[in-house]
Amino acid sequence: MELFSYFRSSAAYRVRIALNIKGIPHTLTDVNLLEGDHRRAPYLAFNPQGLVPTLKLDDGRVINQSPAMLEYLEAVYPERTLLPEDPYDAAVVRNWCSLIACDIHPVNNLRILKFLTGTLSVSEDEKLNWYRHWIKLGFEALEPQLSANPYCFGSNITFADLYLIPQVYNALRFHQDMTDFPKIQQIYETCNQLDAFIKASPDHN
Ligand SMILES: N[C@@H](CCC(=O)N[C@@H](CS)C(=O)NCC(=O)O)C(=O)O
Repeated sequence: MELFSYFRSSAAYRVRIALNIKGIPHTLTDVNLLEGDHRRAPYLAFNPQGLVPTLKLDDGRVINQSPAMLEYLEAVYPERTLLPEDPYDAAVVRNWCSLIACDIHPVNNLRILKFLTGTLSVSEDEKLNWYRHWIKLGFEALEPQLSANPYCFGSNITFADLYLIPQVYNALRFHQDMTDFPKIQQIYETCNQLDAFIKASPDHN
């Protein structure tokens, strides 16, 4: 498998963690977002949205959205499962994934930040304020729901941890105050002791 990835892309980071946890042989191909590789051929041909990541299967077929990639990997490589068996529990985990992937991450994406500072002439300080605002709002809703024992859902790593850790990485990069989020902080520290997470981190890509 080939993952078209960018070291700081949190959507790609989620998938890198899953590939590592499940031990799936893969290569990483860099798509440099700052240089605009994602909005040019040849990348656009198999990701018409011009967003990273893209997962290319061994037979050449592609998947464009990170949640779809994770669901695919879970279905095809179920041995090291990343979802609770109980359907309701699995829905809880997916709730948390959506909270991050649909309600925090998209509004802080590179193209949104560029639109703010470029088209809308928002200052760097106001941009940072925007960035932290949406993370804080999301984390305030998430924090009381998490078990943090020691992972988001309990004793097993689930999709929720794969979504949370990249989001926390971004939060820290933008100097988000984490004082009010001790469980999130603890899950972050616990996951970051594991090889699968360490190898997937932007610091090692
Ligand atoms: N819903 C997509 C989001 C992908 C996404 O937003 N990718 C970001 C990097 S994390 C990107 O390519 N940004 C480029 C840009 O905003 O110009 C997914 O989960 O795969």
